[in-house]
Amino acid sequence: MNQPLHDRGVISRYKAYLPVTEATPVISLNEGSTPLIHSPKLSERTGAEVYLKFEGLNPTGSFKDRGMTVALSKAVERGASTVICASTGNTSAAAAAYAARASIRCAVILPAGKIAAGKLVQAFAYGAKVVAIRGNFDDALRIVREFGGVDGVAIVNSINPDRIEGQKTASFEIIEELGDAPDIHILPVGNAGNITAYWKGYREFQSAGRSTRRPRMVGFQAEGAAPIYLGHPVEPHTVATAIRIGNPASWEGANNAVKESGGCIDIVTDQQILDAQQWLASNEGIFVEPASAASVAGLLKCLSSGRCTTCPLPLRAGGKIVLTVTGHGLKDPEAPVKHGGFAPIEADADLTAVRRVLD
Ligand code: AN7
Repeated sequence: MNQPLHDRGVISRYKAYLPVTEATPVISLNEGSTPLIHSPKLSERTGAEVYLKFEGLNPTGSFKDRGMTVALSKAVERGASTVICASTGNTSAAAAAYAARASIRCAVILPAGKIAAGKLVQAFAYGAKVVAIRGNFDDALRIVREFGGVDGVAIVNSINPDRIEGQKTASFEIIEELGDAPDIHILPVGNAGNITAYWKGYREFQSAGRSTRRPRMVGFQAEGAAPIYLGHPVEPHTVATAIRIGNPASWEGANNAVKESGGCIDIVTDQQILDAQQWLASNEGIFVEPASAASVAGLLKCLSSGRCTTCPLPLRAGGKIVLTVTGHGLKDPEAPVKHGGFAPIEADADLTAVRRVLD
């Protein structure tokens, strides 16, 4: 690592692949460089080498920081005094943090009552102005798009191409760690910016001679919020509030990624999502938010009977699968507590009483 200590984020590490110049002020929180964690139990179940890219270990707890460092740096370079975004929670947390870092204002438009507690607290703590609309994410994004022409205001949703540019750096890191691209890349899909970004990253590193191949891109939507899978917009419902999106902005990007890579878009139920979340935490020690568990739920579904005819599983021995787990479990404690019925066993304050409940 030869970057100076005060700047080890994705812009300083990948500037040759990003739309930045010497004139771009770098707004960074040292995002990226997240661990690619081997999963012994998923590897055993698949017969392949399975790795989890744990994006919950970014500065604000999700993959959004990769895109936001580029979006905020470019917004400041262009003279913006305010950034605005619609969000299911993680984009707003990241936008608010990077805006604070850049000393500019941030406004976030959220679906009222549908934002996980940790994410909402983040937006306030980082100093954003928070507006909760009586509508869903798609309504919020429609309103934000209407801000497009306002002077000094930059939209930092993934309809802003700078976001996609930053997010593609996750593919670069995976190729660097594995020495090449994996066979299959699995990730959750909401607004579809991330699957679009990963695919762009994989293609660019291959063109640059940094990898010899590209993975099949496999995206999982929640059953109640599966517009791409169904082929039409929907009124979204899912416990995985991060991907509660009915009309994704990067729909075409997702379709291209899947078509060009020979992958697919599939669905998982809320029950499968919450089971996978708990399975991953209690079997591999990795606690992710419900939306993130959709990728694990998807892999487990593909391994079970009745998988689709295009499914590339099982892989040849030694094949590699990477799953992105997009956000930290601490963002949204409510869903797993409810699902797992988690409650401590109460006991009197003496050894006998405590031993009795432990036996
Ligand atoms: C944890 O924060 O859309 O398919 O407004 O927070 O690129 O949208 C969040 C999306 C997956 C889906 N996992 O990624 C928002 C927002 C987590 C997320 C997704 C999101 P995209």
